[in-house]
Amino acid sequence: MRPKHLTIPPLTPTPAPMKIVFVGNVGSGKTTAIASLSESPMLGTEVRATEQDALHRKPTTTVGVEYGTTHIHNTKLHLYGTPGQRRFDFMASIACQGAIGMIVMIDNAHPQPLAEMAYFLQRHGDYLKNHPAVVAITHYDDNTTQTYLIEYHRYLREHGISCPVMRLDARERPQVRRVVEKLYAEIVSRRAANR
Ligand SMILES: Nc1nc2c(ncn2[C@@H]2O[C@H](COP(=O)(O)OP(=O)(O)O)[C@@H](O)[C@H]2O)c(=O)[nH]1
Ligand SMILES: [Mg+2]
Repeated sequence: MRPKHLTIPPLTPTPAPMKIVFVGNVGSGKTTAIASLSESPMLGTEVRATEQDALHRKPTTTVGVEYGTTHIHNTKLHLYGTPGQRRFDFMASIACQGAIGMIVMIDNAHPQPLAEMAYFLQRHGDYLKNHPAVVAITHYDDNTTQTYLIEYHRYLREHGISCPVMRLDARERPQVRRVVEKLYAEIVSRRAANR
Protein backbone atom coordinates (compact mmCIF):
# COMPACT_ATOMS: atom_id res chain seq x y z
CA MET A 1 0.00 0.00 0.00
CA ARG A 2 1.17 3.56 -0.77
CA PRO A 3 2.13 5.67 2.24
CA LYS A 4 -0.48 8.37 2.82
CA HIS A 5 1.92 11.29 2.38
CA LEU A 6 2.66 10.17 -1.19
CA THR A 7 -0.97 10.32 -2.25
CA ILE A 8 -1.35 13.16 -4.74
CA PRO A 9 -4.51 15.17 -4.14
CA PRO A 10 -6.75 15.53 -7.20
CA LEU A 11 -6.21 18.83 -9.00
CA THR A 12 -9.22 21.11 -9.10
CA PRO A 13 -9.29 22.20 -12.71
CA THR A 14 -9.31 25.99 -13.06
CA PRO A 15 -12.12 26.86 -15.47
CA ALA A 16 -10.94 28.38 -18.74
CA PRO A 17 -11.34 32.16 -18.88
CA MET A 18 -14.20 33.53 -20.93
CA LYS A 19 -14.32 36.64 -23.08
CA ILE A 20 -17.54 38.62 -23.16
CA VAL A 21 -18.25 41.71 -25.20
CA PHE A 22 -20.42 44.79 -24.53
CA VAL A 23 -22.02 46.45 -27.55
CA GLY A 24 -24.76 49.08 -27.80
CA ASN A 25 -25.48 52.69 -28.50
CA VAL A 26 -23.51 55.73 -27.41
CA GLY A 27 -24.36 56.76 -23.85
CA SER A 28 -25.99 53.45 -22.94
CA GLY A 29 -23.38 52.88 -20.24
CA LYS A 30 -20.91 50.33 -21.65
CA THR A 31 -17.85 52.16 -20.31
CA THR A 32 -19.55 52.74 -16.96
CA ALA A 33 -20.65 49.10 -16.66
CA ILE A 34 -17.15 47.73 -17.28
CA ALA A 35 -15.57 50.30 -14.95
CA SER A 36 -18.19 49.49 -12.24
CA LEU A 37 -17.53 45.78 -12.39
CA SER A 38 -13.86 45.43 -13.22
CA GLU A 39 -11.52 44.07 -10.59
CA SER A 40 -8.55 45.59 -12.42
CA PRO A 41 -8.41 49.25 -13.50
CA MET A 42 -10.30 49.48 -16.77
CA LEU A 43 -8.23 50.18 -19.87
CA GLY A 44 -9.77 52.35 -22.57
CA THR A 45 -9.74 55.53 -24.60
CA GLU A 46 -12.28 58.35 -24.33
CA VAL A 47 -12.16 61.32 -26.73
CA ARG A 48 -14.51 64.14 -27.70
CA ALA A 49 -17.50 62.74 -29.54
CA THR A 50 -18.13 63.79 -33.13
CA GLU A 51 -21.47 62.19 -33.95
CA GLN A 52 -24.51 64.30 -33.05
CA ASP A 53 -26.11 61.39 -31.27
CA ALA A 54 -23.11 60.98 -29.01
CA LEU A 55 -23.30 64.56 -27.82
CA HIS A 56 -26.73 64.16 -26.33
CA ARG A 57 -25.45 62.87 -23.03
CA LYS A 58 -21.76 63.57 -22.62
CA PRO A 59 -18.88 65.31 -24.38
CA THR A 60 -16.58 62.28 -24.69
CA THR A 61 -17.01 58.81 -26.09
CA THR A 62 -15.07 55.57 -26.45
CA VAL A 63 -13.01 55.20 -29.61
CA GLY A 64 -10.97 52.08 -28.90
CA VAL A 65 -11.76 48.77 -27.32
CA GLU A 66 -12.06 48.85 -23.54
CA TYR A 67 -10.95 46.10 -21.26
CA GLY A 68 -11.64 44.97 -17.70
CA THR A 69 -11.84 41.71 -15.75
CA THR A 70 -14.07 40.03 -13.21
CA HIS A 71 -14.79 36.56 -11.83
CA ILE A 72 -18.06 34.62 -11.76
CA HIS A 73 -18.03 31.29 -9.92
CA ASN A 74 -14.26 30.95 -10.13
CA THR A 75 -14.25 31.67 -13.86
CA LYS A 76 -12.24 34.67 -14.98
CA LEU A 77 -14.16 36.88 -17.39
CA HIS A 78 -12.41 39.21 -19.80
CA LEU A 79 -14.78 42.13 -20.40
CA TYR A 80 -14.46 44.00 -23.69
CA GLY A 81 -16.31 47.26 -24.38
CA THR A 82 -16.83 48.61 -27.88
CA PRO A 83 -17.36 52.14 -29.23
CA GLY A 84 -21.03 52.98 -29.85
CA GLN A 85 -20.55 55.39 -32.75
CA ARG A 86 -21.55 53.82 -36.06
CA ARG A 87 -18.29 54.77 -37.76
CA PHE A 88 -16.45 52.48 -35.34
CA ASP A 89 -18.67 49.48 -36.04
CA PHE A 90 -15.73 47.61 -37.54
CA MET A 91 -14.03 47.71 -34.12
CA ALA A 92 -17.04 46.10 -32.47
CA SER A 93 -16.77 43.23 -34.96
CA ILE A 94 -13.08 42.80 -34.14
CA ALA A 95 -13.81 42.84 -30.40
CA CYS A 96 -16.39 40.06 -30.89
CA GLN A 97 -13.77 37.63 -32.16
CA GLY A 98 -13.33 34.87 -29.62
CA ALA A 99 -16.08 36.22 -27.36
CA ILE A 100 -18.33 33.60 -25.83
CA GLY A 101 -21.29 35.89 -25.16
CA MET A 102 -22.58 39.41 -25.71
CA ILE A 103 -24.31 42.09 -23.67
CA VAL A 104 -26.32 44.46 -25.85
CA MET A 105 -26.85 47.75 -23.99
CA ILE A 106 -29.56 50.15 -25.11
CA ASP A 107 -30.20 53.66 -23.78
CA ASN A 108 -33.92 53.88 -23.09
CA ALA A 109 -33.69 57.68 -23.35
CA HIS A 110 -32.89 57.44 -27.06
CA PRO A 111 -35.83 58.76 -29.15
CA GLN A 112 -36.12 55.35 -30.88
CA PRO A 113 -34.70 52.75 -28.51
CA LEU A 114 -36.37 49.79 -30.26
CA ALA A 115 -34.79 50.79 -33.57
CA GLU A 116 -31.45 51.09 -31.80
CA MET A 117 -31.80 47.59 -30.37
CA ALA A 118 -32.79 46.30 -33.81
CA TYR A 119 -29.71 47.94 -35.32
CA PHE A 120 -27.28 46.26 -32.93
CA LEU A 121 -28.99 42.88 -33.10
CA GLN A 122 -28.88 43.01 -36.87
CA ARG A 123 -25.32 44.36 -36.96
CA HIS A 124 -24.20 41.37 -34.87
CA GLY A 125 -26.72 38.96 -36.39
CA ASP A 126 -24.13 36.42 -37.56
CA TYR A 127 -22.46 36.37 -34.16
CA LEU A 128 -25.80 36.02 -32.37
CA LYS A 129 -26.79 32.98 -34.45
CA ASN A 130 -24.21 30.98 -32.52
CA HIS A 131 -23.68 32.81 -29.23
CA PRO A 132 -25.85 33.79 -26.28
CA ALA A 133 -26.69 37.40 -25.43
CA VAL A 134 -28.48 39.45 -22.81
CA VAL A 135 -30.13 42.77 -23.68
CA ALA A 136 -29.68 45.38 -20.93
CA ILE A 137 -31.85 48.51 -21.04
CA THR A 138 -30.39 51.54 -19.24
CA HIS A 139 -31.42 55.10 -18.31
CA TYR A 140 -34.85 54.24 -16.98
CA ASP A 141 -34.39 56.71 -14.15
CA ASP A 142 -33.49 59.91 -15.99
CA ASN A 143 -35.90 60.27 -18.89
CA THR A 144 -39.57 60.49 -19.62
CA THR A 145 -39.78 58.21 -22.65
CA GLN A 146 -42.51 55.63 -22.51
CA THR A 147 -40.76 52.52 -23.75
CA TYR A 148 -41.28 49.73 -21.24
CA LEU A 149 -39.42 46.44 -20.91
CA ILE A 150 -42.44 44.56 -22.27
CA GLU A 151 -42.00 46.37 -25.61
CA TYR A 152 -38.42 45.14 -25.97
CA HIS A 153 -39.62 41.63 -25.11
CA ARG A 154 -42.41 41.89 -27.68
CA TYR A 155 -40.03 43.11 -30.37
CA LEU A 156 -37.65 40.20 -29.76
CA ARG A 157 -40.48 37.65 -29.73
CA GLU A 158 -41.95 39.02 -32.96
CA HIS A 159 -38.53 38.77 -34.62
CA GLY A 160 -37.87 35.25 -33.40
CA ILE A 161 -34.96 36.28 -31.17
CA SER A 162 -34.76 34.55 -27.86
CA CYS A 163 -32.63 36.35 -25.31
CA PRO A 164 -33.27 37.77 -21.85
CA VAL A 165 -33.98 41.50 -21.45
CA MET A 166 -33.05 43.20 -18.18
CA ARG A 167 -33.24 46.69 -16.81
CA LEU A 168 -29.85 48.08 -15.76
CA ASP A 169 -28.33 51.13 -14.19
CA ALA A 170 -24.72 50.80 -15.34
CA ARG A 171 -23.50 52.89 -12.40
CA GLU A 172 -24.68 50.23 -9.94
CA ARG A 173 -22.14 47.43 -9.61
CA PRO A 174 -24.59 44.81 -8.21
CA GLN A 175 -26.90 45.41 -11.18
CA VAL A 176 -24.07 45.02 -13.68
CA ARG A 177 -23.04 41.85 -11.90
CA ARG A 178 -26.58 40.46 -12.19
CA VAL A 179 -26.58 41.05 -15.94
CA VAL A 180 -23.19 39.38 -16.36
CA GLU A 181 -24.30 36.46 -14.18
CA LYS A 182 -27.36 36.07 -16.38
CA LEU A 183 -25.15 35.90 -19.47
CA TYR A 184 -22.88 33.41 -17.71
CA ALA A 185 -25.94 31.22 -16.93
CA GLU A 186 -26.96 31.39 -20.60
CA ILE A 187 -23.46 30.35 -21.67
CA VAL A 188 -23.40 27.43 -19.23
CA SER A 189 -26.86 26.17 -20.17
CA ARG A 190 -26.10 26.40 -23.88
CA ARG A 191 -22.91 24.40 -23.36
CA ALA A 192 -24.82 21.75 -21.40
CA ALA A 193 -27.45 21.53 -24.17
CA ASN A 194 -24.73 21.07 -26.82
CA ARG A 195 -23.03 18.22 -24.97
N1 LIG B 1 -29.04 58.16 -14.88
C1 LIG B 1 -28.39 57.13 -15.43
N2 LIG B 1 -27.15 57.32 -15.91
C2 LIG B 1 -26.53 56.28 -16.47
C3 LIG B 1 -27.10 54.99 -16.54
N3 LIG B 1 -26.24 54.16 -17.17
C4 LIG B 1 -25.16 54.92 -17.47
N4 LIG B 1 -25.32 56.19 -17.04
C5 LIG B 1 -24.47 57.38 -17.26
O1 LIG B 1 -24.55 57.67 -18.67
C6 LIG B 1 -23.34 58.28 -19.11
C7 LIG B 1 -22.81 57.58 -20.34
O2 LIG B 1 -22.28 56.32 -19.99
P1 LIG B 1 -21.07 55.63 -20.74
O3 LIG B 1 -20.67 54.48 -19.89
O4 LIG B 1 -20.00 56.62 -21.07
O5 LIG B 1 -21.77 55.14 -22.08
P2 LIG B 1 -21.15 54.38 -23.34
O6 LIG B 1 -21.11 55.39 -24.44
O7 LIG B 1 -22.11 53.26 -23.65
O8 LIG B 1 -19.80 53.86 -22.96
C8 LIG B 1 -22.38 58.25 -17.92
O9 LIG B 1 -22.40 59.53 -17.33
C9 LIG B 1 -22.99 57.20 -16.98
O10 LIG B 1 -22.71 57.47 -15.63
C10 LIG B 1 -28.41 54.80 -16.01
O11 LIG B 1 -29.04 53.73 -16.05
N5 LIG B 1 -28.99 55.92 -15.46
MG1 LIG C 1 -18.00 54.14 -23.92
